[in-house]
Formats: sequence, C-alpha cells, structure tokens
Amino acid sequence: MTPRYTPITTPLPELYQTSKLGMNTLALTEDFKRYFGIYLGQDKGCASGHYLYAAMAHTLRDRLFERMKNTKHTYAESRCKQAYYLSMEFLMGRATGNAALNLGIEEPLKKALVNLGLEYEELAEFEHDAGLGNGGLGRLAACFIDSCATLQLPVTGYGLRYEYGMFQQKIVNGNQQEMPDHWLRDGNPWELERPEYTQRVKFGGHTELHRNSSGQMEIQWIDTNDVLAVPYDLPIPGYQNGTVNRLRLWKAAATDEFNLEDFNAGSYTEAVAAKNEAENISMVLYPNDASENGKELRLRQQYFLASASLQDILDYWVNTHDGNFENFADKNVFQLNDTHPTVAVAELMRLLMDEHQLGWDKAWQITTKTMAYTNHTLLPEALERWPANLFGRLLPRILEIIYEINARFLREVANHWPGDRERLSRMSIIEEGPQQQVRMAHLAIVGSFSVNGVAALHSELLKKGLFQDFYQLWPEKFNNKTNGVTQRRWMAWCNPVLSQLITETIGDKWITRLSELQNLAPLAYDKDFQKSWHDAKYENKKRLAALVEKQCGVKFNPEAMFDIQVKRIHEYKRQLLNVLHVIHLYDQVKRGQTEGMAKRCVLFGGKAAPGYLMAKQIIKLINNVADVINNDPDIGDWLKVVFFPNYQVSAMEIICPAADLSEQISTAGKEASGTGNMKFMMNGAITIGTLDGANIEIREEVGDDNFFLFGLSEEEIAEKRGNYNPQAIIENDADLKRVVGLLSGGHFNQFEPGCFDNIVHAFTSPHDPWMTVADFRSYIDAQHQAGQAYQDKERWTAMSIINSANSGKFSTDRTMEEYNQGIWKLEKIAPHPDS
Ligand code: B1H
Repeated sequence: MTPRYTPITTPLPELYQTSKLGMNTLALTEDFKRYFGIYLGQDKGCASGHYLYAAMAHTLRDRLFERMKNTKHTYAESRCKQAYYLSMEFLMGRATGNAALNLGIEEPLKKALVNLGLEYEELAEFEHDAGLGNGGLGRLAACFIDSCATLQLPVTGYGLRYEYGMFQQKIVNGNQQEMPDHWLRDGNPWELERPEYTQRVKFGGHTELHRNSSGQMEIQWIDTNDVLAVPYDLPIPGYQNGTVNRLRLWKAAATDEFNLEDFNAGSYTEAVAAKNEAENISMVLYPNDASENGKELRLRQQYFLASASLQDILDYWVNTHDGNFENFADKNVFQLNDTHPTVAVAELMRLLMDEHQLGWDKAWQITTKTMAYTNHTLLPEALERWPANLFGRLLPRILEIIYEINARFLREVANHWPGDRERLSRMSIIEEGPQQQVRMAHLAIVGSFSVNGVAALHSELLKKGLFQDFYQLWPEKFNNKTNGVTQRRWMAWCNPVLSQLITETIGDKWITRLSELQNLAPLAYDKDFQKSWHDAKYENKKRLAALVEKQCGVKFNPEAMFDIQVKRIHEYKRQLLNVLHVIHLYDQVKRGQTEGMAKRCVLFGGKAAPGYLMAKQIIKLINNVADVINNDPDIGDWLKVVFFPNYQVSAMEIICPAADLSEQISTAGKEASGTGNMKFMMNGAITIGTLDGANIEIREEVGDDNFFLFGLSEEEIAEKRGNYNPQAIIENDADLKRVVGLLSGGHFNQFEPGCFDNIVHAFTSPHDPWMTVADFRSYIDAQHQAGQAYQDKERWTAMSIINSANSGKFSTDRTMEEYNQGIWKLEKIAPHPDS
C-alpha cells in the first residue's frame, strides 16, 4: 500500500521545539517538504512510497554530510595519525534507522512525519539493503566502522561500489534461484560522488628500464590499459557525538582517451565494448563466501581497490606534507580485511618507488610499518592463490615486486634456518609446481607488522597450524582480536522493546559501554523483571511470526520455542546436523513420544554460493522436510519448520530479537569466530553450540549452565579423523538409524527419487570432513536439555537475561579499542562543529 502524504496546515506547537542535539522538528518538516515537493517533484498524488522514503533520506543526509565535512577538517587540521580499513566487502544493510539513531533524531523525525500524515517505519521499508558483502566478514567491516566513529577514532573505510550486491535469493520448488540485486536502481541518497578525487589504475602493458632526467635508471610500467576509479563517500555516523567518518567506495569508469582511440579508428562498437570492460570491474560482488573465487575479474577488482585507495591516501599525504615521506609510517596504518586487498603490499611498494622515487629499503620500511593483516579463515579452500602468469599478464610490475619481496624474504628464512630447503618451499610467497602460484596469505604476513585471528581459538590454531613457520620466525607479529558486533544496530535499533526495558532499568550507558549490561544480572530471578523481559521477547516473536507468515505462509506460535539457524549455507556450518535433529523430532511426534517435548518453530535462512552444489541440495532438503512436517496433521503445532528466503541484514534485524535458541553448531575448528552468535546472545537467546570460534568465549562469559554445549572439541575431531566410522555409529544409535532410514528411504522426496542420495552419501562416508554423525548423539541430548529448560519458564527467562547481561565483551567497541591499543595506536579526536 502506498503511504499518503497529507501535510497539516497548522503545525503543532511542539514542532518548534529543538532537541538537545540540536534537531528541530520544524526544520525537519520543512526540509522534507522541500525535498519531496521540489527536489523530487512530487505532490499529494504521489504514487510511489519510494519518493517519500527518498525525501526522508535526503533530510537526514544533509545533517550527516555537514558533520562528515567537519570531521574531515578536524582530522586534517590536527594532523593526527589515521587508519584505513581496506575491505572488498562492507555489508551495510539499511542506513536510515542507523542514521536517525546516531543523529539522535528519531523522536523529532517521527513527529515531523506524523505532521505530514506519514509513519516513519512504513517509509523505512522502502530502502534497499546495501548488500555489498557475503556474510560475517563484510558485516564485521560495517560494525567496525560504526564503532570507530562512536569511539571518535580517525578511521576511513575503503571498498568497492558494486553495482550489483549479494544476489537476491528466491525459493522455487524448494530450490534456490539467484536474482540480480540491482540495489542502486532507484538511486542512493546515502552517497556523495567525488569525481574530483578520481584516480587512474593501470592494467596490462609491460615494464621497461629507462634513464630519467637526472641520469638514474628507473622502471616504467607502460602501454597499460587504464581504468578510472571514481570515489563515492558514505557517511558513517558515531553515536550522538558529532563525528561522521567516511566510507569511500570506488566505481570503475572508462578513460576518455581509451574510447577515443578506437572511435577514431572507426570502431565505435569496440570503443563501447572497451568501456564495458572497464566498468565491469565494479559491476558485481563475487558471492563465494569462504571459498576461493579464482577468476581474473576478481584479481582486477582486488588491485583496483588497493591501487585507487593507496593513490588517494598518498595524494593526500603529498599535498599536506610537501611530498616528504619521512614520518608517513607514524601517521598512517592500513588494516587488510583478509587477503582480499593484500596486493596493496606490493602496490604501496610500487607507488613509493616508481611514483615517489623512494629506494627499496625505505619503501619496504614504510610498507612493513603500515600494513596489518587480519585472517578470517582456516579453510584451505578459502586461501587465495593466484597463478603467477595471470599476475604477470595483468599486473607485470606488481609481479616483479612480489618476486623481489620473495627473494629477500627467502634469504632471511635461509639465514634463520640454514639448509632447511623444505621450510623455504613451505614459506615461499611463490608456490612452485606445474604452474607457479602467488600465495596471498604469505605476502600479507611478510608485508605486515601485525597478523591477527578473529577469536581466541582461531588465533591459536593459526599459530599451531597454518602459519606455524611464520610464527616461529616472527612470534611478535601474531595476536588475537576477538570479533564483536555493534549494539547500536543489533540492539538499540533493531530491538526497541527490549532496549526500552533495559534503559528504564539500568539507564542508557550500555549503548556506548556494553559492559553496563552486567547490571541486569542481579535481576535475573526478579519476578517483575522476568515478566517484562519475557513480554518483550514475546512481542518480538509476534513480529517475526507475522513476517514468517507473510514470507513463508507458515504460522509460528509465539508460545513455542523459536529455534533459529541463519547464516551462509556451508557444510562446515552443519545445517545438515540441524535437519537431522528436526527429522528426529518429527519421528518422535509421529511415534507418539512427545512426553517432555517442547513445542518448536525452527527457522533456517541463508544463501548458498551459486556454484556450491551440496549447499544448494541442503536448501532443497530443508524445504522438503519443512513441507512434509508442516502439512502432516499428526504433527499439529509440535513442530513447524521454515526456510526463510533471501536472508539479509534487514531480515536479521527482525529475526535476532525473536530467537530463543541460537544454533552455532559448526565442526569444531572450522568457524573462525562467528558473529551471528553474538547478535543472538545480546538479544537474550541461548546458544546451543560446539567449542568453536567465539562460542568458546561466549560460554566463558555466561557460564556452563547458560549454554548448551555439545560435540567433539577441535583436538578430538583431529584425533578421530583417522578412524572415523559413521556406519557403525548409525548402527548403534536407534534414533539416528531411523532418521537415516527416513532420509534414504525417500520419505522427504517421494516424487523426486534419488534427490538426496548425494547428501546421505556424504554424511555417512568415513571421509566426511565435517563429522556430522560423530556429533549427532550429543547434539540430540543437548537439544533435549534445551527443550526441557524452555518449559521451565522461570529458568529459561533467567538464562536469557544472563546471556544478555554477559554479552558486554562482544561489542565491536571493545574490539576496536583493542585494535587501536594493539595495532593502530590512534588518538581519539572530537570534531569541532565550525571546522
Ligand atoms: C569469513 C570469509 C570469506 N572468513 C572469502 N572468510 C570470501 C572468505 O568472497 N570471498 O572470496 C568471502 C568471505 N568470511 C568469516 O569471517 C568467518 O567464516 C566467520 O567465522 C567470521 O566470524 C567472519 C568475520 O571474522
């Protein structure tokens, strides 16, 4: 339904009030009217809610851009050290709610809209998610820059302005179908194009040795096909503190002369095609979470990001420091979000040497004092390697530099371990073989002064396993920075009911100091507080139930336990184990064994990489199982199951406040950290999980009694791998045997014979890397305990309060403080309003 714009003629007296942060309802109303009526050319007959949303967004945007300008000037004037977060992904989601919250404008804005006959929540629904990321890694980047702005740290994000973000997922006959996500179709009011800061990025060509005007030899990279990088700035507001940092995203554009050349030669179509080739670089986000992309275009994207961002930063430096690089390393630091932007190590060397005439040693000193690398995965399939010949063709000068970095590095290794040839080949940046490969993680470690993992266990495993040799060489580089999430979006904004209760109870300091939630702990068993807490959760469950009914046509009963697993679909995350439990519950109800059982609504959500067949089959399985269960009259409301389509940031904002049970069930040692686990915990869900990633730290914070632990530890998994016999386990477990029987007997695919053979074969194989069957029994037992606990309302509510009360550690405010103290060493700086 289209909202109706009906401004009242006599403004209410409260319109003239100004909030303590200087927000004036009348001014907001006037701005809205001007944007709607003049800028967007609309009136009362407006047939699309989009324009109303756009008018609201522009009204907010003005207030952000002004502060962004002030913040930038403050940083420039103070000549403070600055950090740059380089990432191929920033999964921002929607901006409106966050902007309103952080500007402290929610109340006056809502009032202004009421006076125009409009409702804020209704308009906000017209915003497209900015889905410029796959999952955890991209969303982490978004939470990081939010916290940096709130902490008033001078940090700028650099990324790509993909024309198409993460694909939209549709479910057709139980199968995932991908649809393009043209999120910019209706324009994007949250960005400001800055063509005056356009950069040129080189590709192709070759290198030559030349004598320059002062008689020295220098290398030139020539005959290149250049692409323009046009920056778009997105404002990143801190929480009610006047700071608005910047996220700069690059769009690729063709150079003019490139077109002209072909055009003059009479080949108009070739000229246009060339333009397309250039612009393709920022066209689409690669949707392969945690697995290698391996495509030439992806390497182009990576270099495009690294080169444009570094040139931008160096230009700024040169302009403000007369081209003197003496203290560059004291004033700049780059954080590499995984290996994806790691070509920046070689690109910084190139720029310093070839463009700014520094010698190798000086350039290397600067590079290794300014680059810091974060690793996000131990999965071998996600470790980036590029064929050296591809590198050589696309980026010849960069390959030369990488070879030279490697030659010098290998000399250091040889000095440290004389005669150890195996170690040399293990550690080399270049992997030898039929086809030489560039190992990006090695380049990142060699070029950085800091290497960190994203949760305690993960960082330990990096030192013990994957990066063992490097740890022996440079133990001082290695450190841990446990992930977090921003409580502004993931509580204050998305869970207003609970936030209000918390603020009424302990004040609002938790919004910027999450450890304050600890003050809720003494109330865990307080009857009145329990009731309010339970009521808040109930409200949120009703909100999700309405959405589920709309999206999936299935009715969720808010009295039942909401048991939720939302994340990318991947075998290591073991959605399959969850499905086996669901089938087990179904089997029990069918057999009348419901005594002591809790009623459950199970929700799955997540996208499968388009080329990941097994993940797609798991989606199909979930849908088929859901279909059978939801339509079986014997099951009634004991069990409901849905696959929620197109899981994205804005969906999680409704889902996480409504969860009772949070499924974090990866094979131990495989999930680097997880961050969904933290969002659920904050909002009072209880985790059922393995000893993996940040689950371990969550359990430490809440205590064993408030966490449903199951499964083998990472060490036990490693030990068991050699003699794993799932068939024997199935034979000896009557419940599991029945579940496998239903699956392999075609109970869930009666009209699609053979449809799930692949899945059954995979998890019953002794080579199953995810060891699903090994954890089945302890998972079922833990689920049973969770079901029992849920039926004791008082106990469950106490557990819920205790989880939220102990979630303080998992704020990205804490994470960013640690990055700053351990790695960046920036001074906090507040903008002066008249900068
Ligand atoms: C994570 C990725 C990732 N780890 C490659 N690695 C990608 C790898 O497009 N690609 O090529 C995209 C993403 N993502 C996740 O990072 C981990 O699996 C989570 O455990 C972790 O919480 C998150 C943030 O650190």
